[in-house]
Formats: sequence, structure tokens, C-alpha cells
Amino acid sequence: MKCRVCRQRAAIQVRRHNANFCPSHFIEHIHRQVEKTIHHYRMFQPGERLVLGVSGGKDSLALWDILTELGYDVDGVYLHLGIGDYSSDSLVFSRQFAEARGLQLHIKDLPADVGFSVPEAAATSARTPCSACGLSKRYLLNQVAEEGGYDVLVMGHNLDDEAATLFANVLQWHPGYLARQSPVLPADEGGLARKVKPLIRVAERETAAYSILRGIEYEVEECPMAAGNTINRYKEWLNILEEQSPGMKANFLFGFLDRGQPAFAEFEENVELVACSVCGQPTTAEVCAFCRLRQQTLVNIESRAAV
Ligand code: Q46
Ligand code: ZN
Ligand code: ZN
Repeated sequence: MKCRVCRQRAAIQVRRHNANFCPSHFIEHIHRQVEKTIHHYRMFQPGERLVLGVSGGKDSLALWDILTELGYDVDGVYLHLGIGDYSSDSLVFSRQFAEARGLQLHIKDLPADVGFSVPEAAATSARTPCSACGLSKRYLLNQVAEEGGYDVLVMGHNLDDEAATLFANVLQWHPGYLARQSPVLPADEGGLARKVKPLIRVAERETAAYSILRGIEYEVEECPMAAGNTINRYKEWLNILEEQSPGMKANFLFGFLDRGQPAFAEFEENVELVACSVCGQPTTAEVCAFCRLRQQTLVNIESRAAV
């Protein structure tokens, strides 16, 4: 197995590109894939301020490394969700990464700053852990982007994440979600920063390989609350298909973005956003979903403590 570029011994095979690469040309290949995605979807403009959601896992840390290597100036934000050792260990990896490279990492601590953890929200509300977690993450990331004056919120979703989300939206035939599933979600006048996903051309096993080759230490443990997460199940199914037909996952996603999505444009709901009467963040209701979750969770925690 030889590297496609230099004919030296290859270290990794990328079957969907029908190519093998040595370590340094694999790294170059990944950089090119990300740069191509940024330009193709016009993700950033010169002078814009970027902040990346950092989880301490391979995808977000690899993306931070790639963007920095490509010359972009990107700050990070770590959200501490209060999920036991998983959260504290992930914070250590994120901090170590940022400190070693002199990068700025903001830290938002859900239990300390807001008063509850994801497990507490899940135990005391009707939401599943991932639903309470997703809602809290979206809220806190928007808050950091707004408070820090960032123009763009950069997310570490990879090809597998996006293909599995698309698969879920197709299985459920959610036309509104399909209309909005995009590598770039434009900024909203109400104060939501633009959201971009520069890693969507890179598969999960490639971000893992990239991280190892670049010496990035990351949290390898899965979130303990992920059990039963349907997106993970869809990823496994798509991997079986990919194994039989290399390139299927990328064709599914990029075929949709290029040719399928325009058909769903008419389903995009043009909802008007107003300021939440409690926190001021843009929302469709009088009180945003996060403030409702917070109120409900804090009341339930207090009443449990009183018993
Ligand atoms: S951190 Fe949160 Fe994930 Fe854990 S609780 Fe679910 S959504 S699985 S990316
Ligand atoms: Zn090579
Ligand atoms: Zn609110």
C-alpha cells in the first residue's frame, strides 16, 4: 500500500477517495478537504471573529488544530455539562490543548453558572438527556458568541454526524428540518451568530487518525448518557452500507445538499424571533425553551431537596 502522492509506505487508506496516504500527505489531504469546504460554502469572511465549540473529543480538537494550521484565528469554548468524570476529563483535554498552543478557551459551566447539570435536567424534566443537553449547548454557545462579539460559531460535526442526522430526518420525513440542514446556518438579526460546519467532508475515523498522527490527546470515552441515542444507531447502520459501498455516506449527504435540498426550500418555516422575556435571547415563544427548562429543573431540584 503506497501513498498516492509520494509513493512512500502508506499509513491510512481512504476508500471513498480510492486513495492511500502516508502520514504527512494524509494530514495535507485533511487540510485541503476542510479548506475546500470553507471556500465552497463561503463560511467565513476576512476579519470575522470565530469561536469553536470544543468538547475535548477528537472532532473538535482536530478541527481546532486544522483551522489553526490553515492560518485562521479561532477561539474555543468548552461547555461543562456536569456529566460526572466525562465532563471533568474532557475539560482537562480541552485545556491542555489550548494551553500548549497558546489558544484562548472560554469555559461555561452549566452547574456553576446556571445551577443544574444535564443529568439533573434529564431526571426532573420530560426531556431525554441528549435533548436537555442539546438545548443547553445551543443556548450557551449562542450566549458565548453574543457576549464575546463573535460573528461565527464553528461546530465540529463530521461527515458521519451529518449523514446520520440527514438519515434521521429522511426516516421521519421532517421537511422543515431537511430545509434547514445545511453546512452554514446564516446569522439571525435577533442575535444568533452564523453557524458553520467545516468538518463535513471528513469522516469520523479520519478525525481519529488525524488526531493520532498530530499527537492530539483527546477524550476517548463515550458520553455515559449516550446509550440509546438514535443518531449513534444510525451511524452504525450507515457504516454497514459504507463498508459495502465506499463513498455512499458522502454521496448521500452531498447529493442531498447539491440536488435534494432545493426541493425542500418551500418548507423552510420563516418564524419570527422575539427576545425571551426572561433572558433576552432570540426565541419563538415568550419564554425561551432553555429558560423554561431552567425554571422547571431548579424548582424540581429544590422540592426534592426539601423532602
Ligand atoms: S454529550 Fe450531551 Fe452528547 Fe452526552 S448527553 Fe447526549 S448530547 S451524548 S454529543
Ligand atoms: Zn506521501
Ligand atoms: Zn430565555
